[in-house]
This record gives sequence, structure tokens and C-alpha cells, in this order.
Amino acid sequence: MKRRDFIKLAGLALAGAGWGRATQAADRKRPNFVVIYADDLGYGDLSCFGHPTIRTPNLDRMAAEGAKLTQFYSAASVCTPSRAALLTGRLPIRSGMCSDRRGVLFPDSGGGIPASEVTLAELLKGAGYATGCFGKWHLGHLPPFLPTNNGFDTYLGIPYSNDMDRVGGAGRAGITNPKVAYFNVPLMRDDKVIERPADQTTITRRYTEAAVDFIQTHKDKPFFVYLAHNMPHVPLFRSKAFEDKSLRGLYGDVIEEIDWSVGQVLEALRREGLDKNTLVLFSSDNGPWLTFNEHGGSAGPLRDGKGSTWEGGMREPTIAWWPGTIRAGSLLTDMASTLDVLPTCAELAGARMPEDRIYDGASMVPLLTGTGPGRRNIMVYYRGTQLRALRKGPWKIHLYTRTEYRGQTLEKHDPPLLFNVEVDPGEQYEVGARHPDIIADLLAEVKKHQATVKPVPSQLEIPLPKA
Ligand SMILES: [Ca+2]
Repeated sequence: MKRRDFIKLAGLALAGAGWGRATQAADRKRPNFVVIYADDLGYGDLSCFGHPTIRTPNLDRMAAEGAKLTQFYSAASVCTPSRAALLTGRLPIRSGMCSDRRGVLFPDSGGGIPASEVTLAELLKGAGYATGCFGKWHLGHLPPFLPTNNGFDTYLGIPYSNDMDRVGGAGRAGITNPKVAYFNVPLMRDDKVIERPADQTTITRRYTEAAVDFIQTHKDKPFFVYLAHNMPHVPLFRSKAFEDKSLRGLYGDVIEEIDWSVGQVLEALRREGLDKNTLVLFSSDNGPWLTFNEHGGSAGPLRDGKGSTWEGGMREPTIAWWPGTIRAGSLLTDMASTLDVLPTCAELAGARMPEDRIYDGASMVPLLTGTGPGRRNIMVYYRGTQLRALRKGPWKIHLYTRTEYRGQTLEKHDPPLLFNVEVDPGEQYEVGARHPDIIADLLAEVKKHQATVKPVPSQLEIPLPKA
């Protein structure tokens, strides 16, 4: 089904369900959604997740008023597939938004999110929501793939990573030392470039102001805000007000500005009286970029980071906030994933999910509202198109491992490595020899999952069309 037809159909379905001419009173009953997505933030980089020197009072308050999710996964360990999974509710292998040759989309990429995918924004727009995207997109920078052609009413942001379009300074020093290189990345409003290079020192602040402005403008109807910061992906930038403030140095400054941003958004919701009717979710697209040493973050107790299918690559520091609905101070240890966000929002918005495709998640409404357990018992860990690990309950097998970005070779494990990631979240103690039955059970789950996968052409390998 084409997207536009889907939006029309979704609108009709809603009309049938009584939402079509929803009064403002009825509309107010449907919650707003705000998804705040950091870039390369590690599991251990917030005070409320144990960082000893980074101060995040706003996120700490958000967690105290809401719920901390300690076993929440991104569906990939790098940017493009992770974002595709969040916005489609489907594993990137189903949409072609992953590749073994190129981990993510680049400025010389000609592909992007396929028109056949139904994004969360399209689903909610079809249900009458106002939709705004502020920040990093990374699902294709050519016109058909931009946010405003994928369900968002408006967009302000850098369409890919902030270390792309580099001018000068080869190698790592070129990324971490602003004196030797700069990044000629565009800042776009809707489908137009409005600034190039984007001034990244003010980027976190400007995304925040745009998101707050959108909330104020759309306070009388349901809205979806996707605030996807470009930070703390290297190169690191922060505004004047945050320079040299954090005990953690430059990286800490950057996180503390993101924390300020979260405070601004939550304060805007309180000010407009929307706090009791808005679900806010904070998470990160993948783990810390460890190869950048002190410019990269920390996965805390978890093993490894960005690019890896060890826990530190994909388990993210996640907070859900909805005063009056999510019990304040909850600690939710059930497994969940960005793949569950679309089904959650669909249920709460009364939007019907398309039935012609496989979804890889389930609604988190019971978990978040305390009315039932989490519905996720299995998580699969892909790198590109390769399934490298699978978790079922507390058990995780690794079929392949590789510490990414450090020149290690891929290791195949036969029999697979086995860890109990609840007893041993740091994946330090391999226990396969003691549990051949558990390995056999998880291998059966691998087979079952793989039988559902029909690989599609990779969007990440399509070159830019010649001008
Ligand atoms: Ca990332």
C-alpha cells in the first residue's frame, strides 16, 4: 500500500471509530507524544543511570516523576538502522535500511526510507496528529526521503550525522580537533537548506527552541514531537552557556546541555497544562562511541559500545514520563525496545497499524501504566544484515562477536556463547557448557525468527544519482 493511500485509509478508519470529526474535548483525551533521541549516548552517561560526574538534574527529575527502563534496546548499534527501526516499528532488515558494506547513509547515498514503509509520523498524522521533527534525520537526505515527505508537517535539522561533509583534517584528530577540520553539514528547514555549514555550537539549543515552539503552537490538538539531537555524536559542540561547566569535560558539557533541553521541553508541557496528557520518552540511538576515548561516552556496567552487539552497543538509558499515568519513581526492568514505540503510540492514539506487514514490537502500554507485564521476551541483535545474537528472557547467545571500530575481526561462535544478562549484565561470565538445553532453545528461536525474514535490497548501497 502506498503511504498516501494509507494515511487516507487510516483517516477513514478513525472516522468510523468516531475520531474523524473529533471534538477538541475528545482530542484532548488522546495523549501527545514526545520522543527525545540522543545520538551515541551511553547507558552510563546520566546521573540517574550512575554517572559519577555528569550532572543531569532534569533527566533525574524526569525519572523520579516517571519510569526508568533498564532493559530497553535500540534495534541497531548504529544511526541509520536504529532510527529506521524506531520510526517504522520494524527491524531494518525488513525495510532495507541496513547494509553489511556501509553501516549508515552518507552524503553520497542516493537511498533512504522506502515509500512503502509507514512511519510513526505517517500513522499519527493519519490519526489527526500534528507532527514535528527537530534534529538529526539520517533516513535519506534526498527529497523523497526527508521528514516532510514521511509524515512530518515540519522539519528543522541536520539530515545526517554531524561529522559528515568534513573539510580538512584526515583521521581522528580531524574529528576531535576543531582547529584542523570543519563539517560542512547543512541545516534544513522542511526541504530547504537554510544554513551551511550549520553552526553546531547552537544546534542543541535551536532544536530545543523549535520543539518548544511547536508544542506551544499545537497545544490545542494532539501532537507528536520527534526531537533527535545530533549530540553527543563526535565532533562535540555546546553553546556558550555550557562551556567548561561539567566535571566530565567537553563530553559532560554536551550531555548537560541535552539535559537542559529535556528540562525546557517538560517545563513547556507543564506550562501549557499538557503534562498529564503527554507521554515523553527519552532514549539514545546506540551506545557510546568508545574509540573516541574521552570524547565518547560510557556504557556503564555494560560491555562495549557503538557498532557492537554486546549489550553496551544497543541497551540504552531510557526514561518514560507521563505524570498521573506512569507511576512516579518506577523502575521497569522488563525488556522493551524502540521497536515497541510505534505499537505503543498506535494503541494510545487509536490508530490502526497496517496489517500487510510484519511488525517486530508490541505495545508497552501495560508495562508503562502498571496494568501488566512487558510483552517482549525476545530481542534480536543485528549488525547490518547479520543476526549476531539473540536474547530470550535473561539468556543471550552470541553467534558472532566483534568489538566494533577497533580493527578486530569477526569471530564466529559454534557453539554460541551464552550469558545470563540479568545475573551478569556486563557479559563477563560465559556459561554455555552448563546449559546446552538453553542454547538449543535459543537456536530454535533464531531459526524461527530467520524464517520470517525476507531480505530486501539495501537502501544504504544506492549511490547518489549523477547530476
Ligand atoms: Ca548514533
